[in-house]
This record gives sequence, structure tokens and C-alpha cells, in this order.
Amino acid sequence: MQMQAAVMHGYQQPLRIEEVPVPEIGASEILVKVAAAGMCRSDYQLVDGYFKEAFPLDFPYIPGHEIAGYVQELGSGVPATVGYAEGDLVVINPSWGDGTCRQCHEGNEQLCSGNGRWVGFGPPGGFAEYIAVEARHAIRVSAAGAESPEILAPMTDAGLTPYRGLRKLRDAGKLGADRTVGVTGIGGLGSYAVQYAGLLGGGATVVALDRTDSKLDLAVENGADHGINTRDKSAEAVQDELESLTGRRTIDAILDCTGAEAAISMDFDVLGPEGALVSVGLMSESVEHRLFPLVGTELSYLGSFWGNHNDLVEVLALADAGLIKHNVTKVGLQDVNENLEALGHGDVIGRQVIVFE
Ligand code: FEH
Ligand code: ZN
Repeated sequence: MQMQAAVMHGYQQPLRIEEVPVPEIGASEILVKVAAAGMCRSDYQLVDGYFKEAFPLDFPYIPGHEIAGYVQELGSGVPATVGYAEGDLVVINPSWGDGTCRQCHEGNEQLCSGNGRWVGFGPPGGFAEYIAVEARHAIRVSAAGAESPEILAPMTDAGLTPYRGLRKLRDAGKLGADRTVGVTGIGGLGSYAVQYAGLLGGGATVVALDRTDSKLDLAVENGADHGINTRDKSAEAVQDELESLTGRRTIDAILDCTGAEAAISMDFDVLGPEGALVSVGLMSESVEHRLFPLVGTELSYLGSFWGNHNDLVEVLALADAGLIKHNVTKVGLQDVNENLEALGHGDVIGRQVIVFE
């Protein structure tokens, strides 16, 4: 059987829409008919070659790591306890640990230090009509959720990654009613992050930081108390604005969704004593910061990568409870290249999702 897919044939080349064989499944796998596949800036970076060392690819290759779809076939060894059957809508946990390392035993398969794999960065991804997945990585969704696969697909990355990052800030004791929490970069991840800042923040004041007014408008629509446009502004000018909005010149906790060097530098400059910065964005290769403020004001700088299975179950429950606003634009597989370019230029508001009718 054949299927349509958007196929990479090399770095920095447009994907080609081709007919390719439907994947065969092993005994412990399921075949999923893809209903929706979210498009992430890291897909643009994959095609552009940013991950050449981290995730070397063999071509031809099918990207796509935010996947929701219908169970088409169950492998012969899939236990009945998986909780889903043919025809059910499932989302795919994109991090496939090898199950042998400490991280996998802790449940953090996204951090697998053994032979972990990340769908859409190793195993063929969801920019295709079908995908083969280990049964344990599929999570059944509610009947209500199944009505909108285009909403659920982005929850496996855009809706998952900032949740883990905000949880790290909360669990580090950096949030609370007398605190200010910032979210830098209101793209696909940031539009969820400002919501989690409210849901997990314990009454913290939420400030969105971005270079584009329309993205700040979305952040405020999604619950941020304030938005500050940082384009061409010094840290001092941002702090002047911060003071007029919040009464304070510093922020206690920041989730950076850009990974841009300038944004992270600004983040560090506006962090108050004992402030914490969590990075989930990956726009630049490296960041630099003066050592004394880091030490002298006891700052914390944490990385946070994707999320684990239980994090994903939690965000799906938040979505199911209607506690999350989504900003999704449905696109067709044939539009994949123009949308990858838009992601590369930072021109996307919310999340584009490829849908297969
Ligand atoms: C995935 C794989 C590699 C780098 C970055 C990503 C992000 O999309 C995960 O949030
Ligand atoms: Zn592992």
C-alpha cells in the first residue's frame, strides 16, 4: 500500500510530496493513520541542518513530531491493556527511550542517555498519511478531544515543552502570589507558556516579552497580565516599562521560548536576586552571560527538554478540562515548504497543523 508524505532528500532543500510505501509494523507496534501533524520551528531547523550533529539523518527522510491520528492496526503482540482499539484517536509521545538507562527508568524518556530516539528526528515522522509507533508511546484521548485532532497534535510539543519548563520554575519555589513570571517569545510554545504561567503560577503576575505586538496581543488574550515589546530596547528601558506595569524593575522567573542570544541576555539582565531562567528555545548555538551577576545574585539557569509521558498526560487533561486556549491554523501537506519558511522567519502566530482529511 502507498501513502502521501513530505520527504526530505537533503539539508536546505524543499521537502518533496511523494507516494511512498505505508510502513510495516512489528509485533509491539501500531499503525496510526495520521489525522494531524503540528509544524514546529525545530522542523525548520532540522531541514536547515541545525541538528546535523545531534540527529544525523539518512535520506530520504520524513519529518514531523507533533502527531495525532487514528489507530489503523494493532501489532500481534500489543497487549489489550494499552487502552485503545482500532479507530480510536491517539496522540504520540515523541520521545522513545530505550528503557535501559536511569532517565528511562525515571520516566524521562525525552532525556534517554542510552539509545533513545525522537520521532521526526530519527524514526520517520508524521508529515505522512501513516506512521508506525511502539504501542506504549500512543496515548488514547477522550471522545471530546477526538473531535479536534488538530488541537491535540501540538500538545505533544508546543503544549508540552513549556509545561515542563514552567513546572521546573514552580518546583524550584520561584513562583507565587508576590512574584513576577516572564515568558520570552510568544510563538507556538510561548502561546501555551503564558497560560501555564497562570495555571501553575500561584497568583504570580505574568509578563510576556516579545518583539512583535501581534504576538503580545495573543499573550494577553491567553491570560498574560502585561506584554512588553523588547525590540530595539535596552534592558534599562525594558525595566522602566516593567516598573510602570508591575511596580518592580525585576522579574523572578522567566521561561525563554526563543533561544535567541539577545533575548536570553535580556532575560538575565532583568532577573532579580535568586531569579531563575529556564530555556526551552533553541534559536542560537550558544549564549554568554557575565559570571558575577549569576553568582552574586544566586541566579539559576536551567534547561528543559520536551516533556515525559506523564507531563503529556497532564497537559491533555488540562486541554480536556477546557483550561487551555489554542491558536491553530490548519494547512495542507502540499503547503509544508511555505510554512517551514514562515517558521524560519518567525512569522507564525500560534501553530500551523497539517491535517489529513
Ligand atoms: C525537539 C527535538 C530537538 C530539539 C528541539 C525539539 C523541540 O521541538 C522540543 O520542544
Ligand atoms: Zn533510555
